[in-house]
Amino acid sequence: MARKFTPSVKLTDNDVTDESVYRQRRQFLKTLGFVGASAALSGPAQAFGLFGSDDKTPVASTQPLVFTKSAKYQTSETQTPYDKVTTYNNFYEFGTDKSDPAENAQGFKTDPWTLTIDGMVENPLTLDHGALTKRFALEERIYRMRCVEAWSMVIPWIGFELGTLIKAAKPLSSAKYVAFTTLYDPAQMPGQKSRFVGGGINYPYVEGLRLDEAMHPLTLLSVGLYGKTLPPQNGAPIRLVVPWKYGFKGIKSIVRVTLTDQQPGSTWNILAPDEYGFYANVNPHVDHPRWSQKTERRITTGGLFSTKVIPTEMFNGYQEVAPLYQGMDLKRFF
Ligand SMILES: Nc1nc2c(c(=O)[nH]1)N[C@H]1C(S)=C(S)[C@@H](COP(=O)(O)O)O[C@H]1N2
Ligand SMILES: [Mo]
Repeated sequence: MARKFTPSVKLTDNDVTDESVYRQRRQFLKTLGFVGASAALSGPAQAFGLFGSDDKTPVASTQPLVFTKSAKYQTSETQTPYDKVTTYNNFYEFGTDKSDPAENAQGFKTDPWTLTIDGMVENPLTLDHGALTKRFALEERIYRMRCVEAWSMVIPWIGFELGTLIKAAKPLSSAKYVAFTTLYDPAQMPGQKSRFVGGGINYPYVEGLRLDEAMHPLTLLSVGLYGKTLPPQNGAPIRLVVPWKYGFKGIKSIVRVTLTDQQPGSTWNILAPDEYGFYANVNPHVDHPRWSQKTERRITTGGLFSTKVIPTEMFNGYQEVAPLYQGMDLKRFF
């Protein structure tokens, strides 16, 4: 079915497809009468959500951000186009299909917002919506993101180091871990209202890091991508990015960061402890019980149906984090 859909073959992506190009493309498809025809499509076309949403859905506006680019975090790898980064998502609060978040999160209200940093700190902090993008200097970092489901993307995030925020809160010497919590608001998040829509997860979504992982300079709090504020489906207004770990550690739409001396809960680890560990370091030598982690499908340019199978690298290629795990059995602490 999808293969007969020739217009998608002509509409190939360039290295970076920006939002306006994406909108023009949707308009073009609409003119041809394809938008809204999702019921007739299956497979990747539907997964990428390009044909799934209807045009009554209000599209959340994204704002340009002021940021610097440091040479260290640029890349020669092809970046995953904007339309794929923002239509192929995991955000179960808005549904479990990859195309659900882009369709169901557009009305998500992220302003006003408060992010609280509390627990074992000398100086608890509360950041409001404006402070998220203004209190700390923003920079662009292009990171690989490897989902535990064995697909990956290359994404130009905008954000600041989590360590900067933690230092501002002055952690007590007794603090050993950092716990994160996503907003709980069933009125806005259909997956929190219905266990069926939300994939059987007990919300709010929670995540955690060891304090030394949280303080590592690679660990980012992201407020944007491709130069603009995060679309709701990517975790607006602020989400975690830990590039050497599986994507589920990258908790979205965070309201609370709590310093603690206990290992925090991690939603997927709680749900299926044999399949998803607390550490969740990308590791080609430790397979998921139901699939191999040796390779990944890179979601890249070249049209909706093209993915490139590439070998998965230890720590997703971020070898500089290896010292954090010296002497640990990473098969046991997966
Ligand atoms: N609150 C919340 N955060 C979440 C998830 C989620 O369902 N809820 N999914 C995780 C998973 S499995 C992945 S792979 C990434 C996906 O991020 P992206 O949609 O921006 O690519 O978000 C993570 N953060
Ligand atoms: Mo994931």
